[in-house]
Amino acid sequence: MNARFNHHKADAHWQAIWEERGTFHASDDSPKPRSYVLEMFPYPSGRIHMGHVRNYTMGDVLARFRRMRGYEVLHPMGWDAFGMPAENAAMEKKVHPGDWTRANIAAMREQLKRLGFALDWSRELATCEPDYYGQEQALFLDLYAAGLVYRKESAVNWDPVDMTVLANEQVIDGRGWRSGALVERRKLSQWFLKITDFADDLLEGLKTLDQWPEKVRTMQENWIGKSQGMRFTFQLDRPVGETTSFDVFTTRPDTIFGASFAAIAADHPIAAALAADNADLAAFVQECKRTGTAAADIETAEKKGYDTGLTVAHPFDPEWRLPLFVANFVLMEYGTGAIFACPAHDQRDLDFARKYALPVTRVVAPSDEDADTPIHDEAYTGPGRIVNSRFLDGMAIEEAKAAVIARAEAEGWGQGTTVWRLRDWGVSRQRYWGTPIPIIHCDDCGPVGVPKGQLPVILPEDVSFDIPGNPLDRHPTWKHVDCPSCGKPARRETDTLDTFVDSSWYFIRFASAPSDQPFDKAIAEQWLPVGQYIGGVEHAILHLLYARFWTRALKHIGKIDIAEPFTGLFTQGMVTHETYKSPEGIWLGPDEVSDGKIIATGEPVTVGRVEKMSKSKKNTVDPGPIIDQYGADSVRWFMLSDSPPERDLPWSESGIEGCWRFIHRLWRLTEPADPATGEDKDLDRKLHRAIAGIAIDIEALGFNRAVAKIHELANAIEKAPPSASRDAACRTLVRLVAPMVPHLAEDAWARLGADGLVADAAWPDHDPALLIDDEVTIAVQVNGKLRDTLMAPKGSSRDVLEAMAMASDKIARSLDGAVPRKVVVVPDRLVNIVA
Ligand code: ANZ
Ligand code: ZN
Repeated sequence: MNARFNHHKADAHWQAIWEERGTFHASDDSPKPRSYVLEMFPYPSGRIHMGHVRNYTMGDVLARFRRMRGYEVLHPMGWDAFGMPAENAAMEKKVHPGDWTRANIAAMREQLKRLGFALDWSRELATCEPDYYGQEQALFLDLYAAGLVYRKESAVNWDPVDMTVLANEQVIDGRGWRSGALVERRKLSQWFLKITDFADDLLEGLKTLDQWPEKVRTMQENWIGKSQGMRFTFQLDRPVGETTSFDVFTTRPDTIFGASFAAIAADHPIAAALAADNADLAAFVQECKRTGTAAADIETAEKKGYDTGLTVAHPFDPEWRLPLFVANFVLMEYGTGAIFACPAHDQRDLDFARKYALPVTRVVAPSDEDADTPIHDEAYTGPGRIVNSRFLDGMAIEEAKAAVIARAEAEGWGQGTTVWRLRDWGVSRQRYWGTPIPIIHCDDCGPVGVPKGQLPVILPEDVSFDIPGNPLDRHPTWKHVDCPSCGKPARRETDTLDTFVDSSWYFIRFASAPSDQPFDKAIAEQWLPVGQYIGGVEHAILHLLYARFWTRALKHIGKIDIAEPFTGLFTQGMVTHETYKSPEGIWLGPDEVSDGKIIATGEPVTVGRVEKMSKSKKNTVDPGPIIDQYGADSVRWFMLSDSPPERDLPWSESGIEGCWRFIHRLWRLTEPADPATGEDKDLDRKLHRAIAGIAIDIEALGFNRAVAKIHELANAIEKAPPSASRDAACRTLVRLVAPMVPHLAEDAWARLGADGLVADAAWPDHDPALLIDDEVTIAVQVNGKLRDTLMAPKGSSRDVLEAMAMASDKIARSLDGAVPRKVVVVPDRLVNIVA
């Protein structure tokens, strides 16, 4: 028996050979059909985690498989390298964000290489390098020139102590995460991308994405949120200054008879006018301005209002007066900044109505019996028919919406509109570690694009993070430049781009990365769209929507002729682990626990739920030491086994050990032996079924099924007596496992004396004849009643089947001497004798 499979040697050896030979280099001029396999690129946080390992292993198996099937495969890797964590590290550890990021990239690149991924490293990119973000600036300027970029005042979270803008996730319970100060809302001029121009197209495009998970398409559809709405005018009972009426916007005109009150935003002009001579109201308005801007904050914040004492007339009944409130949950930025509230069918309105003892009238009922069922703490937002609503009673919701809009339009007090939930994409971030927005502000010329010849606008290195705020803004020289248009002293934009911009086109840059332009259209189009994209469902909305938008925007300006960037999308499940707590309630890591006890102290631990691996619960397992101990192939095999890829995968020590043992079984099975002779038809069939079945499974990303088939085949080979068929099966097995356990496969391939690398070998052909079952079951009926079943060779002729049926004792008995009048034969299925 040969030595055991030595993963330490094999992993390093084959990784070096693949790299030396450029095995996974994707050639732009290959005559082969192309396949672009992409996993979402990682954020360089410092170390690879198990989620990465699972994600990249799946993509890798597909990429290697497609290569074996004759495709020129593009399978690249890069780094989503800008973002807040680098700045936080700079503040906490006094390292430059660039140094921190680049060191992390170097460490993670080494870890990925140790897993033996079939990546074209020559195309590696990092979004934090000028050769990438400079091209992004060029694209931004192109979109600016095309009118798809504009500037608008918009509210931000302002930390009055740190004097800085905070991202939504930096606002915790209404306070700045570092200063603890109450966060205020402030208006700032910011840059926006006109994603709403493409709202309809982004929605329509979803219909073509039949290789995307249904749930992701639904999430995108809801995010875009196209619906029928209505604007209408409320008449005030007395004027406020010159104002006698104001407009409201609703998506539920069908609930108009459930109206309980009207409400305006704190920064609505009417509120401002009233506050001018009302100190209480002015104080309330100030208080509202302090709430964060995140939708979630507004959703969860306590609903508060101020009764203006004014009333408005119900549009269908001038006698019916609704009180007018200033309310903290109404936003000035949305719709008209004013609403009519229907507490029975809107939770915010209901919370508010309960607090201020306002009427709650149900106007939608799920069934006739529910027409007068009272509403308690929960608004009813489901389907049903209209009740308590005069001329609308009995209508379905959509019908009632149309009826109200029709009346409003006929009477001239309102009109129907198509409304979108989708907002334009605000891309300005008041941060250092991002792509500088390539704009110069001139007092005379306004905002002017940086001339392309002066790109990239490079981030200055000499910045300090000693004090909060944006270092670009306080850098002594960086922002002072002359206006490119008139030459007068001017200022650079000091905001940087949202990092979602960086990830909106990296897949194009992977396909083509010339130094003098963002990409070459013809070359990029040869690779794109991405055939299979794999990543976490947490990116199901924003990243995918922005990438779809960016690609469309580039198409719109003629840069690329592709609308949908990702033909196939797969969202993988998470890697999970048990959680542990000490008797004191402190989270413990798996490496601190053994046999239900704390290793250091022997105290018992409480075993908690199996959850997504996360630092906060300490239930992570670092892939690094696991790769050392078990080798890349065992880790890869574990990632593919057992759980379907879309489900969660619980990590377990016994699981990885089992994988390691199976790898060694494969090693023994593929050991060269003296050739045997003789056929083993049964094993031949099993082998060819495995070849065909595994191919189908990998194409469908059903990796756990492919793994199960390999186990079955290995069992069958082990049980089979020596034969030429068995020898062939052992040799073929090497190619079947090559996409999953490539290091072992290369070693076994070389040991068999085969030519070249198994990575370059073709996927084995299967013989279709061997996929067919040899024998089939034939039902034999007499006068339509089942009387016997027979086994017949598959494809037997009608005559043969009829003769077999007539020869059956059971049939002879049931015919009892009667002469058959007619015999109906359905080949491979049935013989019916009519007597
Ligand atoms: C009456 C009504 C009755 C509403 C009902 C909802 C349910 P989406 O679907 O998210 O677009 N609204 C309108 N403008 C608002 C603003 N500036 N700030 C806060 N809320 C605003 O939300 C549309 C609904 O949100 C609108 O429809 C309006 O309340 C509210 F049973 O009008 B609705
Ligand atoms: Zn100028």
